[in-house]
Amino acid sequence: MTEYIILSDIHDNLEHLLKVLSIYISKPVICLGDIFEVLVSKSKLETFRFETLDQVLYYNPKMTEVLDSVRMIKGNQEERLEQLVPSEKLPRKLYELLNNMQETVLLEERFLFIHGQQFVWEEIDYDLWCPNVDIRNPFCLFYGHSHHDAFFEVVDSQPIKIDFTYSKPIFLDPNKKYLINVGAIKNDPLSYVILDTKNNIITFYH
Ligand SMILES: [Mn+2]
Repeated sequence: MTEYIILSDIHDNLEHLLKVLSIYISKPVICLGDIFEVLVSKSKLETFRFETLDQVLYYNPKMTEVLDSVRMIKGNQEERLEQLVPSEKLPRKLYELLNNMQETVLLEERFLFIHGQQFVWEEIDYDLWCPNVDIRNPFCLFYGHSHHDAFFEVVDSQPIKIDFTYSKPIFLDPNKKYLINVGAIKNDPLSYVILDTKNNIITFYH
């Protein structure tokens, strides 16, 4: 059985991250990005002048250490970090971490992982946001970014919200298409998803 812990949007909450990782010591983890919380807002980007890393980030080296064996996807926070800090000013471990991050990861040609800032998002119901994306193949798209877990089946290019119960396994029909928002580690209660690729099962956790 291959089970993956899929988590996203840590936003510097190392305590929550450690809490999750301590439950699943030897399982592979995929992190969908926004590990850090960049201190410079979008509106300040143009006038920003780099002097020290502290202007941009409260950097805790323990974060890079903990994520050492984790497969990582780049979020918008990491993109902004790279924009603001000259690469030679990055601590070596942080530089390596950013360099190892990918835009997407694909598992078994069916499970695609991405942060989600690349999409146009639509509010399809009150406070229910969903990326406007036409998935053909692969059939399961995992993402984060909005900090709200959600589960959709895509029928005729339309996302249909499916209610779920935490800790209760959900079977993914291999002939159907799904959008899976894994939620955020930053939030209280934190949320994440476990994916069993062999049996096509996901479980949302809280
Ligand atoms: Mn994000």
